Amino acid sequence: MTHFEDLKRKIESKTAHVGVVGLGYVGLPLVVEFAQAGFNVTGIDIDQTKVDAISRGESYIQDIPTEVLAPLVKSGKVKATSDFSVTSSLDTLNICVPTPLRKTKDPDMSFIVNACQELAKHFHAGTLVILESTTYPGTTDELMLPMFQTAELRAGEHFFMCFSPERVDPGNANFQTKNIPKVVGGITPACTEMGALFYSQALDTVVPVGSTRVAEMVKLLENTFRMINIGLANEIALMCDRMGINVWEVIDAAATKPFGFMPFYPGPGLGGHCIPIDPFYLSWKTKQAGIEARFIELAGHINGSMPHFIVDKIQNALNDHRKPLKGSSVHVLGVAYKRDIDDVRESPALDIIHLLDKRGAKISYTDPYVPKLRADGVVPEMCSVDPETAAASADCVVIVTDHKSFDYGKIVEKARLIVDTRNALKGRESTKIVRL
Ligand code: SAJ
Repeated sequence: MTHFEDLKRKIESKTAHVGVVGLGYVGLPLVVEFAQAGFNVTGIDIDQTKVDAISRGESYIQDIPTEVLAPLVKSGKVKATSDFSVTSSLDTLNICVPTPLRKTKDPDMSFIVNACQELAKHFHAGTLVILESTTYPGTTDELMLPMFQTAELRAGEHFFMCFSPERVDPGNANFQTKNIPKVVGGITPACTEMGALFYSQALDTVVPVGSTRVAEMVKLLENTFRMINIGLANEIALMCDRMGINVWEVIDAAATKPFGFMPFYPGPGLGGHCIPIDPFYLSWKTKQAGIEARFIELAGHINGSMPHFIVDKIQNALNDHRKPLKGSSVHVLGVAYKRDIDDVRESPALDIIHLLDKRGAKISYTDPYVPKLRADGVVPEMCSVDPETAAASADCVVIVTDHKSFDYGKIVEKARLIVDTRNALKGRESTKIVRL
């Protein structure tokens, strides 16, 4: 029996022992899906607190309730460890580790390299290894393959290697790991076939593509598309601001077009760990290939300029009330990078607070999802305060993140002046409201 036939049999009979490296918002849901499909799954992470929590049956990921995870751990279907040597007895390995940017906007591949170095120590024939971390086209075949392939261990014959972009959208109630179509591309056709077979055991829809590079590029197109269109929405907002046009009304009316248009909205800037990051993995790689990613650079510039534009808007609004920004109290509503979540990574609110601080404003904030902001060289240490009390005493309130839980009616009533960067006050008319 060939390695291909042997692994295929194990996967089809669900006796393959599944391994997932990196137990974050991508890895842990994947562990649960394959365990619920009937596989024995071992999660591996370098963070012992994550490993211990899972071993206790406790989930730390908002989309995976503890009551779902606990029975799987109790039944032995799910195990967790920080010891990579267990991979010598695993048949499949999904790598779901972070791919951030360095300060220089270059890709930080250290998490992938470190994980692969550990896995390579215990790697054996008959294994399916799949990279899921968002990365530049060429990572799997140029960087990862040479770490596993030898004269005796060849991809497509002795083991199988694929790339499959993660598409997890934390907090999205309609689309979770199981029902999000899964793109997968292999180093060889046999690799693609094995990867597609694997995912089809636990996920609703699998989309095989011709290579790992196609699969890597799919994800970058998806998120670059989003980043550039947000950049366009922001540039349209700058135009409308200059021409005295309500950009929100323009977008809402354009969105009535039943085809050929997709609404994106302006805002205070671009936050999160995907959209501001992923496109720069692509532009970094294309630069090496001798082609400029001009749309990405331009959109990055426009999105990056929005915090400055918002702080100028605050300064001008105070000026119209005969108040200098310096010494005025400005209250920031919402610091997470988007509504109804607690993640502040790359949040434009941090840039806005930094710029207000530099211009001498007295700053406070409210975010029910972010009780405390740690001093990080960009923002001072701050704690979230009561929104209505703060709104009543501040010279200006600025809505940066439009959490649904805010009582906007009360805030409009109490505030002297409000700058709304998210159209959270749509339909409310007052001379104290200044809109993006
Ligand atoms: N933003 C705007 N205007 C918009 C949309 C977003 O300014 O019209 C801002 C948000 O406020 C935020 C940033 O862009 O600061 C990113 O927002 P996002 O809605 O793209 O949310 P993310 O970063 O959580 O993106 C994820 C991505 N999912 C994956 O990569 C698997 C993205 O592909 C999804 O499209 C997105 O979620 C989603 O639709 O929720």
